[in-house]
Amino acid sequence: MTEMAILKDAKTLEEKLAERYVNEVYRIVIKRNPGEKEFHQATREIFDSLIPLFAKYPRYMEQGILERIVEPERTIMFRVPWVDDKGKIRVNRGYRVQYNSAIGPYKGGIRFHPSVNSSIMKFLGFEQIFKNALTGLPIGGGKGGADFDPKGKSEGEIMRFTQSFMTELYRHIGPDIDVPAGDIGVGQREIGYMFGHYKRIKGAFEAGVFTGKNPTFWGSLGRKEATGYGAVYFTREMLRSKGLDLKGMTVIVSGSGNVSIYAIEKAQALGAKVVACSDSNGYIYDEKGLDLATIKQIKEVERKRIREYVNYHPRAKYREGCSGIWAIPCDIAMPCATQNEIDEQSARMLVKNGVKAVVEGANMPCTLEAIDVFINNGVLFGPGKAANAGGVAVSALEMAQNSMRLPWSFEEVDRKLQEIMKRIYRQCINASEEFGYPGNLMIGANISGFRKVADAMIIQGVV
Ligand code: NDP
Ligand code: 2IT
Repeated sequence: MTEMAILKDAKTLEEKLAERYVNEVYRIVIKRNPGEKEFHQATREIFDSLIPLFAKYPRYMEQGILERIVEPERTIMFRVPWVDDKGKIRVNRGYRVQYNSAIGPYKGGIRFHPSVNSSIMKFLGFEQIFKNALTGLPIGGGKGGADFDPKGKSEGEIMRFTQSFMTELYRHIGPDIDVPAGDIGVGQREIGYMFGHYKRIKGAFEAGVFTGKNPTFWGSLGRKEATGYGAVYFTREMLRSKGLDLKGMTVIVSGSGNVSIYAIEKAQALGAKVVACSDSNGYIYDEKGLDLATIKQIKEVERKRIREYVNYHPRAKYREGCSGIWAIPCDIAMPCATQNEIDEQSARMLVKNGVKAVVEGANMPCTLEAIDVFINNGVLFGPGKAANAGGVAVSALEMAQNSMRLPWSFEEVDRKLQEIMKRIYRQCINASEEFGYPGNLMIGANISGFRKVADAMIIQGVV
C-alpha cells in the first residue's frame, strides 16, 4: 500500500521519530491482517495523518494508543442459515466488529452486500471510531453486516434472512452495549425486521438497541435524511471558507440510495443543480438537472434500477458502468455509493474539468492516490468521517430521545444536525491549523477524532 504524499517533505526530528513509530505499527497491522486491502488502506490514511500529532505530543506513542486502537476490542463472526422461496437452504456469514468503547457503547451500521468480508468490516469499524468521536456525542465505534445479496430477493426472503441474522446477533447487542443502524442494503425495512425479532427474543421493548427505526416505533424524525443533508451542510461550510455558495453550482452525486437521495434533495433545496447519479449498473445524466421525485419513486418505492429514469425523462441519458460519471464536468462531486469509487484517473478527470470540491458521502470512496490528486491541486476535500457523520450523529440523537421517551420534531433534529455539522467542520479546520496543515480537513478530522478517543483511553488505563 502506497503512503500518502500529502505530508511535508522536510520533517523535523520529532516528525521523523513519529513517522518511524507509525510505520512500525503499520507493519504489525499488515502482518496480523494479511490480504485485507481495504483495512490496510483506511489504516494507512489515518496513521499518516497522525504523524504531526505524535510529533507534538509523544505521550500518545508512549501510551501505545495506536497499537491498542487498531485492534478491535472484539470481533464476532457467525453462520446465518435461512431457507429461500424455493425451499433451498442457504448459508451466509454474519459479522459484528465491536471496535472501540472508550467514549460510549459500540455504534455503527450493518451492511448487507455480497462484497462484505472481514477487511471491509474492519475498515468501516475503524473509521467509525473517529467519525463518532467527531460528532461530540457519547458513542463508541463498531460495524456489522453479512455477505448477503438483497438484490432479487423477495420480501419474505429478506425478512427470513434478517431474522436469522438477528437470532445470533441479539446476544451481543443492547442499548448500553452495542447499537446497530443501517448501511448499504439495510434501511428502515430491515431495521424494522431486526428490531421486531430482537424484541420477540428478549421479551422487552428496548427501543434504544437500534437507530434508524421507523418513527412509528421511536425512530427519530430526520434520521433518514441525516447523512445526505449533513454532507450538504458540511459542503456549505467548506464553500463558505472560500466565499462560495451552493447556489448555481453543478453537482454530481454517485449512487441512488439513502445517502445519495437526501444529498440530492438538500443540494437542490439550496439552489444547486444536480446533473447525474448512478447505481452499480450505470449512471443517468441530464445537463438541465435531475428530477428527484422520479428517482425516489424508482428507488424507494419500486426498488428498481436507475436506468428506468430515462423512460420517464427521455431527455436524460443512461450509460452503463459506474466510473464514467466522474467524466461529467461539475463544480462539486459527492461520491455517495461505496468504497474506492474514485481512483487516481477519475480524480485527474475531475480536476481537469475544474471541480472545486469533493465531498465524501460514502465511506472511503476516494483512493489514497485520488485524495493526493485533490489536495495537491487545491481542490477542497471533505473526508467521509467528517462529511458523512450527520447520519450517526442523528442516530445518537435518536438514542437520546429513546432514553427520554420523548420525540423531537423534524425541525428540532434538523437544527441540531446543522449545528453538529458546523461544529465538526470547525474542529477539523482548527486541528488542521494547529498541526501545520491549514485547510487539510483529512488531517484535521483524523487528528481531532483520534485525540478524543485516545484521551479517554489514557484516563481509563491499559484497556
Ligand atoms: P444504500 O444501500 O441505500 O445505497 C447504496 C447505493 O450505492 C446504491 O445506489 C448502490 O447501487 C450503490 N452501490 C453500492 N455498492 C456499490 C458498488 N460496489 N458499486 C457501485 N455502486 C454501488 O446505501 P447507503 O446510501 O446507506 O450508503 C452509501 C454509502 O454511504 C456507503 O459507503 C455507506 O457506508 C455510507 N454511509 C451511510 C450512512 C447511512 O446513514 N446510511 C451513514 C454514513 C455513511 P445498487 O443498488 O446497484 O447496489
Ligand atoms: O457509516 C455510518 O456512519 C453509518 N452507516 C451510520 C451508522 C449509525 O449508527 O447511524
